[in-house]
Amino acid sequence: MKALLLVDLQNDFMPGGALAAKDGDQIIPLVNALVHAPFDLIVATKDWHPANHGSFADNYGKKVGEHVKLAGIDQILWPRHCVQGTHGSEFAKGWDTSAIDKTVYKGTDPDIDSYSTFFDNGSLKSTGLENYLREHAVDEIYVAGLTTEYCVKYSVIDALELGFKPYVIVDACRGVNLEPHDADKALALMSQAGAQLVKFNDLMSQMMTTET
Ligand code: VGL
Ligand code: ZN
Repeated sequence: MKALLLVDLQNDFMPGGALAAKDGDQIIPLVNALVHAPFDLIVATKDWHPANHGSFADNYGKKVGEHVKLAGIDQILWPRHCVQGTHGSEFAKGWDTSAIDKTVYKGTDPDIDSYSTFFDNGSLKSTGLENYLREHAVDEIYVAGLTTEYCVKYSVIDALELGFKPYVIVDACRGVNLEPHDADKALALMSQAGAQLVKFNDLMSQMMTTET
């Protein structure tokens, strides 16, 4: 079974948002096509932080990009983003969300961050995504969304460790690139770790012509 995993397509990661991925809005038309391709399951994720979340620089009076320890783990500090119930946390404008089967929420614990859509950054608490995919006999996970070098990358690495086959739809992802090329490096790392990198056009033509 094939699942489409759409990561953090939320206003705050879009141009003009609090933690924008450059050109993040350019993936919306691709995602709107993907949701009509014959995937068996479509899962969306939301970064869903409480206002007192420990990844927000302003909760410490520190600057974005500084580091703290959170749950004993190195944590880079972000601008306040994707606060539960705010406009920034809503699904991005222009995205057809009607075909989503399930939405998975992450980053809800103020005391630990969660880049992966499977587990928090300490690999302790599960979001429930793994069980949901197993209940639906999913083996292949096609990943698109934001941001390439954080939530996409950590989700893909966990998917590999859990024994799923992840495919990264490279042109339907965008990064934040705190350092130039961070997103490209993340793609290379995912590929080396065993993920397949696919292009939107190739995937679409393949899915629309093969009976599954
Ligand atoms: C993300 C940084 C902080 C992401 C979430 O969705 O990639 N990045 N929170
Ligand atoms: Zn976040």
